[in-house]
Amino acid sequence: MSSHNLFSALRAAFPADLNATAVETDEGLNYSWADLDRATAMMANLLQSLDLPEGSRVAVQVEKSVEAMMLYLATLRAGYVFLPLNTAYQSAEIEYFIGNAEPAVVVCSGANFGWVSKIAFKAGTQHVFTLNDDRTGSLIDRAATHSDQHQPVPRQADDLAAILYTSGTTGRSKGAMLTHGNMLSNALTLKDYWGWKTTGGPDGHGDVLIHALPIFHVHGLFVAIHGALINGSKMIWMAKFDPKRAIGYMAKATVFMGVPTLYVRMLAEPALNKAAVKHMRLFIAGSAPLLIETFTEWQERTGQTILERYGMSETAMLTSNPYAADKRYGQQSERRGGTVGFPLPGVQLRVRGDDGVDLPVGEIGGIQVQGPNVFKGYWRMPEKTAEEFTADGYFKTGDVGKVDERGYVTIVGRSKDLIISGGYNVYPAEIEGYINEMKGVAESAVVGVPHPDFGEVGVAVVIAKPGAAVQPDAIIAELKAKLANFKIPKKCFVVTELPRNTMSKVQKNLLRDQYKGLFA
Ligand code: MCA
Ligand code: AMP
Repeated sequence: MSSHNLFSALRAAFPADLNATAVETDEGLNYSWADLDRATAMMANLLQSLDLPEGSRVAVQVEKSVEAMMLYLATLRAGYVFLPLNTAYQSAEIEYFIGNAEPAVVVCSGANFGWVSKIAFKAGTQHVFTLNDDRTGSLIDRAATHSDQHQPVPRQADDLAAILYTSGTTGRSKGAMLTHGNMLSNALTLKDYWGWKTTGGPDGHGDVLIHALPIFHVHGLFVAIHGALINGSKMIWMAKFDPKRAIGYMAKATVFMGVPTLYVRMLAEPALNKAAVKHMRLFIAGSAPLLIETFTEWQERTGQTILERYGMSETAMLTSNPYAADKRYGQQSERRGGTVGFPLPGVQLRVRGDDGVDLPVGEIGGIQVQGPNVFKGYWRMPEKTAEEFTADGYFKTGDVGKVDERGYVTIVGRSKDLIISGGYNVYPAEIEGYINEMKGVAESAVVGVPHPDFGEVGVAVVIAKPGAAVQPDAIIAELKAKLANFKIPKKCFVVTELPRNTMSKVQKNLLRDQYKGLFA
C-alpha cells in the first residue's frame, strides 16, 4: 500500500453492498455504508477547505453520536490528527488540553459554544464548529455544502492519527501520540485474534457489534469502532449504555465490548440469561480489572465466558485471552478469569524487577512492552517520553504483574498512583492538587477503594490547617464545580493526621485498608 492512511484500510473493508446497514442507532435510525462514505467525504472536504497546516489537530468535545464517529473518520481521511475529549471535562481541564495541543479546529456542542470557543480562540484556534447529538450544528451545515467524493490524503505509517490525553501521576496530562500504523496494526491483529466473522450471524452478514461505550477513549473509539469497520461489520449504536436495552439488542448481535461496570450492571438484570445471549459469539471486557466474581457469575448465568484483554491509551491493546486455540501457547484456548491472557501476536511483553533485570516465570514486577502498536511518544514532552522507555525501546506500562508457566499474564497492581473507576482513570495527584489549594486545607490524600458498581472509587482524606473549619461536603462541592464528574471522590473525611512512614511519606496503603469496607 503506498498510503498507510488508516481510513483507507477501514474503507477498503466496507462490504460490497454499500446500501447495507452499517450502523443502526437506538433512536431507530439506519446509516448505510454509503452514508458513512459520503458523509465522511463531505466532512473531510470541509476540513481540507480550511487550508490547515500539515499535522493540524482537530479537538472534539461532543456527545456520542454517529456523526461524531464520522468526524473522527473524516479527520483521518483528511490526514489530520484527532483529539477526542471526554464530555465530562470542565473549563479548566479543556483549557489545558486546548492550550497544550493547540488545535487548528475545535468542535463542541452548541450548548458549550460560548465557553469552549472563548478558550479556543484565546489559544489561537482559527475554527470552532458545533456538533450536537441530534444531527445539527455548524459542522453539519458547512459539510453539507461540500462534495461527497474525496480521495483519502496519503499518510505514512508513522504519521500521527490521534492524540489521547492521559493524566500523569505527577504534573499535567500527557498527550499520547498514536500513528496510523499503530492503530491499523492493532485493528488487524484483533480482527484475526478475536475471530471476527463476515458470514453467518443474525442477518447472514457476519458479526454485529453492540457499541455501548463512550467514544472519547481507546476502548470505544478504537477497539470497538475499528474492530467493526475493519471487518465490514454492522454496529448497533447506543448513545448511552443501558443494561436492559443492551440485553435486548443481543437477540440481533454477536459481539459486545464493555468495561467491567457494564457487565456488573447487566448481571443485575433478571432478563440476562442463556436465552438472551444465545446469538452472541463473544463478550469482551477490559479497561479495568474484571473481578473473578463477575467472570464466574457471567459464566453461570449465560453459559458464556467473558474474554478479558488489557491495553492502554499509549499502546492500544497489548494482551488478550484467547478466542480460539493459540498455537504459540500450545493450542491453549481457555479464557482464564483473573488473567488478561497472552501478549497479542507482534507484542513483546516482559516483566522486570526494580533493578531492570528480567524476572523468571511467576515472579511479580513491572510490565514492559514493545510492538507496532506502541505509541510514538508524548506530545511535546520528549523528556517524559524518554523516561517512560527503556534504553532498548520497551515502554514501561506502570502496571505490575506476572506471567505464569502457561504464558498467561496477570496484572496484580500498578506502580502508578492511579484509580480506575468505572473504566475511567482518575489520578489522585490531580485531585489532591485541587483540594490542597482550598481555603483551610493543610494537606490531603486521595485513595481508591473497592466499589460494587464502579470497581474502584476515590475517597479523599483531608487535614485542615490549625483552627480552620473544613467541611467534607464543601470540599466535594468545590471539586464538582471544577472537575469532570467521574473524578470526584465519592466520600471525603476530615481527619487530624495521615499515616506516615519514617520518611514522612503518606502511607496510602494504610488509608486504602482503613476505608476498604466503605462501600462493601
Ligand atoms: C459516572 N459516574 C462515575 C463514573 N461514571 N463515577 C465514577 N466513575 C465513573 N466511571 C458518576 C457521575 O459522576 C454521576 O455522579 C453519576 O455517576 C451518574 O452519572 P452518569 O453519567 O449518569 O453515569 P453513567 O451513565 O451510569 O456512567 C457509568 C458508566 C460510564 C456507563 C460506567 O462511566 C462509562 O461509560 N464508563 C466507561 C469508560 C470507558 O469507556 N473507559 C475506557 C477507557 P453525580 O450524580 O454525583 O454527579 S480506554 C482504556 O481504559 C484502555 C485503553 C483500555 O484498556 O480500554
Ligand atoms: P488508560 O490510561 O485509560 O489507557 O488506562 C490504561 C490502564 O488501564 C492500564 O495501564 C491498566 O492499568 C488498566 N487496564 C486496562 N485493561 C485492564 C485489565 N483488563 N485489567 C486490569 N487493568 C487494566
